[in-house]
Amino acid sequence: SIGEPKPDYDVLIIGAGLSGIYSLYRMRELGLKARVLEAASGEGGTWWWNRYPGCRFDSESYTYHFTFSQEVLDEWDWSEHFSPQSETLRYANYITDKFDLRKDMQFDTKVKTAHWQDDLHTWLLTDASGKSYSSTFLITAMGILNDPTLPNIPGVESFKGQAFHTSRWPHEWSMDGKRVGIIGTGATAIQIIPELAKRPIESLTVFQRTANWAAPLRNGKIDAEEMTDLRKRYPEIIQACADSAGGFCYSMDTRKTMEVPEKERLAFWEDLYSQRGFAKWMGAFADHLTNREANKAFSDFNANKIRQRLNDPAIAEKLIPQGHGFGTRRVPLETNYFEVYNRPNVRLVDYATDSPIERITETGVVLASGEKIELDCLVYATGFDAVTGALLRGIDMRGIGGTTLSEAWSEGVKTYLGLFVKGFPNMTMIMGPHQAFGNIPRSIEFAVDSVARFIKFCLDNGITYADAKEEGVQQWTDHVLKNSEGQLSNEVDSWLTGVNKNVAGKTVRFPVRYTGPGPLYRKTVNDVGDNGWKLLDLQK
Ligand code: NA7
Repeated sequence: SIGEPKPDYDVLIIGAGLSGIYSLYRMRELGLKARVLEAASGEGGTWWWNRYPGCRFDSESYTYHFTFSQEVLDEWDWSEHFSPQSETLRYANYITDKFDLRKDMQFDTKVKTAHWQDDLHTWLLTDASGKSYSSTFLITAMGILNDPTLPNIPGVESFKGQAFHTSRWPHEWSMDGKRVGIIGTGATAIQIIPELAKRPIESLTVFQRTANWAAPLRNGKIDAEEMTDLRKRYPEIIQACADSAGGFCYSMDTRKTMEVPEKERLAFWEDLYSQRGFAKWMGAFADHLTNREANKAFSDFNANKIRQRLNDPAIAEKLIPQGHGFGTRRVPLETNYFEVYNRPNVRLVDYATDSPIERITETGVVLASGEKIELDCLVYATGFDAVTGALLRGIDMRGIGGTTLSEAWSEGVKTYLGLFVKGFPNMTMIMGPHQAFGNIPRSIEFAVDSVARFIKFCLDNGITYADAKEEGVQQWTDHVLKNSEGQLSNEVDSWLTGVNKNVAGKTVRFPVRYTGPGPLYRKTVNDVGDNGWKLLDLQK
């Protein structure tokens, strides 16, 4: 009968990144028997996998953290304004150790299937070795950028030199004296390229299909005195993040771009350009993401900044995006990125103005122009099957009646609050599609707190089955679509609009996340919780 035999766990959590770590903490706090299943050999998620040179977050360190524990806020010191991967991984290790979470984490465990058991009202998971695990609740915490995609260029498997995707960078490596090629110029490549160029490599060839609007990160060390000051300001910083649309420590300027006199406007942009982090994206005039004229003016300003940094005007023009305006894709932040192209041993091969790659061979690449470029190392900075990849491709997920998630979403992604999928009872998603995400730990903390609240509600009320109702799904999907109306980013291919041309079927744009303001998202979810999760079908 339902609930018999008892499942192995109350909750299974897939993934030991920041989402999984905090989910486990909250589930333990509820007194539940929980287990984290993780494919990697340690916790940290993104920060475990991505070890490429230059890897770091673009959110200020003192906003890219957990706030649930005052002790953690008091104890942990950040060493840089934008700390490198090694430090963030140490932070994940520290949280895990501090709360003794590792004993309920199981590594080197790649979940292959997750099937809802109609007769038992439980989830049944199997891993790559065939071992199975059952639970009442399931939390997917696989992250939004964890499923690497190689370029769909003919011959990609044939290269005989050193080749890897950026998220699979080897722990031990050297490219000294080598001819290195890198495909892709997204946020990842823009971090790696200046680091590689610094090393004694023979040459670096960058293959650019689409130029991106990158802007200065302006990192810096944090000394003890500054850390003390930041810590004093934590309440105010945390509040600023909570008030902002995307969870960062600055908010958009509400003035309309073209209504601000030109001199004042330029001075404002100059000031933004000199600031750290995403200020120049999320602290700019708000209409730059919705108004074409405003966006064009701000893009022109940024284009001139790029021109000023290049010795060769022709190369500058290739690096200035033509097909999309500033901020309509995720803005990569950089440290000396553009200056790299002033070096004699660095070459930019731009698809539009030079030539695309036609194929990859054993020894390098052949361009459509016929030119052969010989390489010793080839780096694929070609991104991820973002957000939905881990759910749709990574795991065979089946809900009621054996329906696959791909079937459930055959007409497009539909969720309730970005947390629930109809037909997949007792399953919640952390950083699932149509959830609000910006500054990731800020977003994770709220999502996990909401899931914990929901599970506590089920426990308190003897509910063993909870599935999203059609009405809730329709309401939320409409709300997500309505909120994204008018955004210029909707007109641009990127992982944030669900497009990855290396993945079959990922060609139709849709808002992957909830793009309304974070405070509204939190209010909506909190109201639903206050009202007893009414748009879920709840059964005892
Ligand atoms: P992104 O931002 O998805 O960038 C991937 C890059 O790879 C981008 O420049 C792509 O060009 C390029 N790409 C992908 N496939 C190909 C093929 N087949 N041929 C040529 N070039 C290709 O991934 P990142 O890893 O840089 O960043 C992901 C996120 O991680 C980032 O936004 C941060 O939030 C952290 P395209 O633009 O598609 O023409």
